[in-house]
Amino acid sequence: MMNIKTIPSLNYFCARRNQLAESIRASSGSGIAIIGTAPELPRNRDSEFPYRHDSDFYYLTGFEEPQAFLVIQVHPDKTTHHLFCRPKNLEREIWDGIRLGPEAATEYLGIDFAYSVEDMDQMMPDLMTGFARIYYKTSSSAQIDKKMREWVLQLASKVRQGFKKPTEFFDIEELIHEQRLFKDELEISTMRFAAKIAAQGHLKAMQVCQPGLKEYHLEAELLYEFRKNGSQSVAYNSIVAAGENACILHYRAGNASLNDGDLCLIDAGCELDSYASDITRTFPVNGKFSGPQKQVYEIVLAAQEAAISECVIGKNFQDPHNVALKILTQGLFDLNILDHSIHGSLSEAIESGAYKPYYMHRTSHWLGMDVHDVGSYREPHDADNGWRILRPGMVLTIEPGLYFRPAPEVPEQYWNIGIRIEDDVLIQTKGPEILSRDVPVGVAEIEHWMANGSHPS
Ligand SMILES: [Mn+2]
Repeated sequence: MMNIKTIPSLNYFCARRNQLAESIRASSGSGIAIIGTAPELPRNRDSEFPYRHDSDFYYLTGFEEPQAFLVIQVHPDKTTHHLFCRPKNLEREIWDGIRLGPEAATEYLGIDFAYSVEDMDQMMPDLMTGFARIYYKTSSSAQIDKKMREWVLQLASKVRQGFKKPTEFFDIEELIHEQRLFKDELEISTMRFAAKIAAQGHLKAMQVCQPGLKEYHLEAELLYEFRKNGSQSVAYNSIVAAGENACILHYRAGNASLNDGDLCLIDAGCELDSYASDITRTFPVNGKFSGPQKQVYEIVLAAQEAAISECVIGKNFQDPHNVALKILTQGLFDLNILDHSIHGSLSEAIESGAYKPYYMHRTSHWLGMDVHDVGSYREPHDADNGWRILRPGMVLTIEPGLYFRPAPEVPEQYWNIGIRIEDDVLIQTKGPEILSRDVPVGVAEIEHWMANGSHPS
């Protein structure tokens, strides 16, 4: 028996393509979908940024090479999948690496037909013939818009021969993104593993942290653990923020010293097989929280715990945020940063946004192939445009925080304290699953880990 080589978990990718075809069939009866991958980007002379495929394209194909397009012809009664990819080229492959090539692509990717991308301009008008509706990423790139126009123009010249010209152009992103919002089993198992690896990085950084090191020393530990455990990349640039830098939300790991008595905030996640993890921990550089640091930390942690317990089927995307806001705002009163005589009751303070100087971001975002993942935050067919109802297979972050820059209304003992705690949560029938809890989150657990390199028994 011949051994047919296919990508791992091929059936998941086929199922995703078929689901997309069904959505097109359901909304249009028939249509042709064209989805390209991402371009290669130059970094500087003769050198490129590490290549990262387009998430939508990869989601549907499992194919990681550049210069590739997926074309799906959806007829009322059948679906045909086509792939354009780089042709085999011995000389180029010696320099740049092995190419799959169209001959092997059909079996390997489970695609009906595959061709050289060099033949695409010539073949596309024929593939598009007879379809009134074209689905593509209408807002993704000027290059694909230009190609689309050229193909349609070529097709128009055939109209005299009796061919129908496409007349309707739809954005395919919404259909794919709705699908990506609900993770399948392969995605969930990959995300669990990505979170496990990211947690290893955080554990290591906490463990080696001591006064006198620099932010980049901890970043190096993160990168080492990510890569050593098989992750291909960071999911986003790691934030390692010492002391007051924690109050800069998108601070990068830099040269600042980790000082005795300060906190360190690390927001870092790895990418594994195209899936992101996204974890934030804040811990004392010297291993022991001070009184004021602990006070603020316990408020943020209580907000996070309450928000996580809202991550259940039937609640909506805004519910965890609302619960977190209540606890954080109450905390601001308890710390004497907000004042009832000025800001009124708790609900008035929330209503007026009195918390905003200290909590200026949202509590959650979707997580998946993209760290801020795709998918509508509103119910798609709700006339009132209500927040998205949480359903099984969705993954979101829960990341409340409090940030105190020096200011007259903030007691001095809290100045330059910036704390955020972030975990990745899977919505499922049996309740929220916290994917990223291999890294300690409680005050005592963190102090124990930093002192002993072990979890409290
Ligand atoms: Mn995040």
